[in-house]
Amino acid sequence: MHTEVPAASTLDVDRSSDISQPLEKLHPDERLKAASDYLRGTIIESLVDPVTGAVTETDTKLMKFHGIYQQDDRDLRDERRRQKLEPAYQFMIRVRLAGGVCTPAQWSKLAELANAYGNGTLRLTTRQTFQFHGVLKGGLKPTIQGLNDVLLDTIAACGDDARGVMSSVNPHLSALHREVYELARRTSDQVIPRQRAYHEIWLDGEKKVSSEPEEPVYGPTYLPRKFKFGFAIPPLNDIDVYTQDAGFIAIADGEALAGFNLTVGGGMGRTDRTPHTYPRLGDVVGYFPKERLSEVALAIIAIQRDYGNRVDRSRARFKYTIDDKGVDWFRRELEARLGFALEPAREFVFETNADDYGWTQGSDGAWHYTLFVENGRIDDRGARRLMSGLQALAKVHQGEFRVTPNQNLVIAQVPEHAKAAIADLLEQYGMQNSNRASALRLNSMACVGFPTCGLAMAESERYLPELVGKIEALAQRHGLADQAIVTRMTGCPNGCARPYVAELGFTGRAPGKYNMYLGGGAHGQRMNRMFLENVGEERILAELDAIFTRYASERSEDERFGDFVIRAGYVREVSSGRDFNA
Ligand code: SRM
Ligand code: SF4
Repeated sequence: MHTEVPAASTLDVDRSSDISQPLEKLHPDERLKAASDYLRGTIIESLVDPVTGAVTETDTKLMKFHGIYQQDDRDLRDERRRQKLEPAYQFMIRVRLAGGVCTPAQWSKLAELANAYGNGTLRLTTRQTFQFHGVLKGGLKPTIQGLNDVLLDTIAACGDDARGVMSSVNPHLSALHREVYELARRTSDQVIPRQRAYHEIWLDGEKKVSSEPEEPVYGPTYLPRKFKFGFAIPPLNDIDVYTQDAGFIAIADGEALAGFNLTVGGGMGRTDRTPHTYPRLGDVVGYFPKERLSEVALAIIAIQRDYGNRVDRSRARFKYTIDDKGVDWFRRELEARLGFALEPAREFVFETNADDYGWTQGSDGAWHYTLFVENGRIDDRGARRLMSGLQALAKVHQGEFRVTPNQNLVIAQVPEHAKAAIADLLEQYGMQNSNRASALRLNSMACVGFPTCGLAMAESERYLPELVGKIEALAQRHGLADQAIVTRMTGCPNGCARPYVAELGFTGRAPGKYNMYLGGGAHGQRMNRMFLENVGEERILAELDAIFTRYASERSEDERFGDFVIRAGYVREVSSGRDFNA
């Protein structure tokens, strides 16, 4: 079945690869990691320093590997500067939650911790997990200890390592979903750093002396940059598999899993006016049976560890390793390390990357309710009391919660007899998906942006709902109200809401100013291209008005907006990452 090729152990790292170079020649972050004593740094000392609400610059970087980002409230920045106070330091904590699944008991604890130590909200992310915002330095340890009480952690939720593993939320295919999700969870456990610092620092663990290497896979300098794995279950591409550094597309045999097609080299991040940075869609490189999954995942990590760019962090993502060395080189390297060859990729079809809202029934008979959570923010806002309502729901729900890659929430595994009680709670707290939410809104997604994200250049989460309202009015006028146009906004070009595969994308340039992109594929299969640079709301709406006029009268039956804008000549189709900026 497999063609044998030379064994992995015989393959030395190429002498010219960055990891073999002296540290002095590499990016300063490589020295920082090497000198950190496997991510310990001086975090323990920083946490108890009473003089400041911050931690040292080095510890800020190391704490990312523990799932924690130092931030400050940007709404207060100017005022505090005027008052000669240090910024209002606070921290974001990201939970590791492979495939986005948690139990009601875990939900209750997450809500309790957000109320006790965070800003009283939970944020569902585009990679299917939870973030706490607004945690003060003194709240970090109790939060992580509270998570530990319900068997959750934040290891490698950020940092130069393999983080948040995604998995399609496909309630219809119950057995397949369960199997793929279990593999995603196992992969996450396998690819996270083995370091013991997390337990020592956050859980007051003893420092153990051991002759075993602390990081058998990563070594002391971890990866050159973050790395993302994701599992897709066709026909749903909710995880946007082509945007993952490495993606696994489930190939089923009936409802049982046979294996995976492998994609490599996806990623969204870029910097404006820096042509050597670009988003890129992953290439499908072949198929392997499911039994080989863990070997494949670890070999991919090892390849990026050995060949990723450790000199220039702006070129350190795996997508650039793939572009610089070529997909054929990668396949040969992978097969040599694995000791077997990939088979030709198998047939699969994606139909959408959107969520299916409301009640659906799985093949095992259980019910699932997909709840629209606008831009992932769980809070109490007016009559829609998601924070209180979901806490009440967690007390009676016997199934599980699944965070979707579109920042929504599935109340999953509801037996027939419990459906009415769940529906009552949804109504009681004003949570149910209302008819007010148009197809456009249900398919919109924004990153966090202001006031917590230190990299935001324009509003996103706080502004997209308003902009969508205005675009909805336009769509209505043109008879397009039922068009589910995938619309995504980010506060900067980093692309945290995967805006470069949206049919209509916006990335922040400056307060009130955005780049506008058109032409992404409706199931994540095609990138969009910049249509307007650095424009404000008035111009955006005027241009959309004109485009909608033509879309309404010239579109062919079932023609998606993203396809139409290319056919109508508004933008040229993007053929590759390098072509994105052309
Ligand atoms: Fe992201 C950095 C939020 C998904 C690409 N991202 C950040 C930081 C941590 C800002 C920072 O470094 O100081 C943001 C924290 C904001 C805050 O206040 O919470 C942040 N990213 C997010 C989240 C919460 C957005 C959301 O609204 O859900 C997502 C958390 C995912 C998770 O659970 O792990 C999030 N980020 C993504 C994605 C989407 C994805 O992975 O599917 C991307 C694009 C895919 C990719 O990686 O290429 C993404 N984030 C980035 C980048 C650009 C990386 C690059 O290659 O250039 C940065 C900046 C960086 O790493 O230097 C970044
Ligand atoms: Fe922050 Fe930019 Fe990511 Fe938005 S896209 S969360 S502004 S880093």
